[in-house]
Amino acid sequence: MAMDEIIISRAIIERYHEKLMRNLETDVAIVGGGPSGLVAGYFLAKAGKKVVLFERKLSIGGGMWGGGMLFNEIVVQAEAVRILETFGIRCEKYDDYHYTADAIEAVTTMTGEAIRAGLTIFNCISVEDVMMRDEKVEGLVINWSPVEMTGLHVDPLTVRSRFVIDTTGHDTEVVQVVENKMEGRLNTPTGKRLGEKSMWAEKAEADTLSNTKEIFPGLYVAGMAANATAGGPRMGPIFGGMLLSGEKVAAALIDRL
Ligand code: 48H
Repeated sequence: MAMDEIIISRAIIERYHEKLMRNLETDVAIVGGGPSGLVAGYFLAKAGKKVVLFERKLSIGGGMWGGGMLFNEIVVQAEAVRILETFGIRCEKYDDYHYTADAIEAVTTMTGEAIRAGLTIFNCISVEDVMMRDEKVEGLVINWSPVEMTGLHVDPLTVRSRFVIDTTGHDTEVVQVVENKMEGRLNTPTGKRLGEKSMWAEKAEADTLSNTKEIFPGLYVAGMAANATAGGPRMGPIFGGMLLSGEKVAAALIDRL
């Protein structure tokens, strides 16, 4: 059989169309493909849940590619090493508490293992709003990132999910949308986003875990977004908190689904 450009086009269009149709209704929709989103997606998929992840950029991995200041090594504390091991990511002991891993191996392995576990990832799609029913988040409003970037006036599409996880990092984009539209109703002491505080790695890593929770009915927050919502500090290029937070949010949702 001869190679045919039209068959190549048809194959791509059909397969993508099937994939999108399969994911119009899911158990969990994750926004943001950084380390916390990937870990959450991996554990949810492993537990047999139907889970989809939307990432604005062409590449998955968020802030993990660049390690610290583009030195592409990450540091992970002892208690989170087991998560690297779960994925088969190699790490090296630096001292009794700090371990290092190659940032590129971490991103690529995590992404590959999450997809093989059953997570579906759509890249180049931005989440611009949520779907709300009776004051509960029940889905996402999505559009092509290039549409967002060029500012074209193009209406979005909507996907339904029983739960949404905001793993958009420092910007807490989904939480911001809900805060703007449901004023004063977030699950924080003031009902509003408290913002991220300055560097304090040890406190930040602990806070990341305690701040990983349901922040509005149907909406969970994990990773850096958890601290940026709840007023926790930043932690710099130590990634154990992100991994543990992804695991925690997945466990909470597995319990509820
Ligand atoms: C689709 C979106 C949208 C949107 C954003 O920043 P991330 O890597 O997030 P985490 O929380 O998993 O990891 C944080 C870590 O990388 C980090 O920044 C640390 C540890 N910083 C410490 C410090 O002190 O600075 O990934 C978030 C992802 C990115 O890929 C975005 O492109 C994506 O979310 N994203 N995707 N729709 N509206 N907003």
